Amino acid sequence: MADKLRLALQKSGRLSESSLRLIEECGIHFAHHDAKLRCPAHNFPLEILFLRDDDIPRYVADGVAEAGIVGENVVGEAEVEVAVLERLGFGQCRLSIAVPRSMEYGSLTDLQGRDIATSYPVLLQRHLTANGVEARIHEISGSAELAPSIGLADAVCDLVSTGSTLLSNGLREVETVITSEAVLIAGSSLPEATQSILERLRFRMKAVRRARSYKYILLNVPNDSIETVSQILPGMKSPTVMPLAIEGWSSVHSVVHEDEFWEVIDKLREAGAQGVLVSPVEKMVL
Ligand code: PRT
Ligand code: ZN
Repeated sequence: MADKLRLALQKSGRLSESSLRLIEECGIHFAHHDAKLRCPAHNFPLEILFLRDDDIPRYVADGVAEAGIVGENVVGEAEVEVAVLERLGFGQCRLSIAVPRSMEYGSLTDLQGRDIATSYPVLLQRHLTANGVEARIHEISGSAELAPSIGLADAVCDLVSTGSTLLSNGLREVETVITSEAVLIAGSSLPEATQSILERLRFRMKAVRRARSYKYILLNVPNDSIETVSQILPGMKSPTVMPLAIEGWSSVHSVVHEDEFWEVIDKLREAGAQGVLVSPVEKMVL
């Protein structure tokens, strides 16, 4: 299929809403009905397939869809040939090993010969092997956190985000196997026309992601501070400077990364900036 890109998203679950929001923010619109399995976009050559997250890597590898959005944990566990193209900045979690709080734990070797319950046998086995530890892995389909209390296992290996599930089940997180977030994946050898649609989609996703981490900033500065302020606020090339109606003052516009935002604001105030206005950036196209 060359005239459309089929993109697999999680039908209903933790990644669904953020995945759909990302597509919408890329300016791609579609009529979304909960009951539907596939849904064409109105204004971009894209068709969305709604699937269970565990099926997405396999469907992308088999060419049922050309691309997909899924957690890195699911990609790693699936052991199929797909390329990870973009990290998408949502669905963050980690796959961790946890043990009962009463158990003494110094290092992974304490799990030698023990029983571990998990829904991620591939990733867990790889981690144990890499550390020279042999343990019995019990594959279960969910609720791994219950396994120690019902006597099924000595430890668990499960996804953690806040840690409250482990805590309320008397477990202690002792080891991170992988960290994970939602990623854009694609099949390895796509036809040229499909590849070019995928590149257009990636370009938009990058612009949306970049915009999310920047703020647009406007401020007034006395003219003799413009140089200092320009050094604090490099912007994309250099800040825009425009004269104010009041003699001796200018308005400076630029963008600031959220990681350094407050630090930059403090420096700007020290440099004499006034009337600082900050607003979100909708798209940032380079
Ligand atoms: O029906 P389908 O198969 O599509 O969905 P699913 O039930 O298999 O997956 P879903 O919707 O629960 O998760 C989808 C993806 O979200 C996962 O593959 C991860 O990439 C990501 N993700 C992020 C998480 C979590 N955070 C998370 N906390 N997936 C699951 N959890 C669970 C975890 O398994 C544990 O039960 O939440 C609990 C722990 O949460 P805390 O906050 O108490 O630590
Ligand atoms: Zn699943």
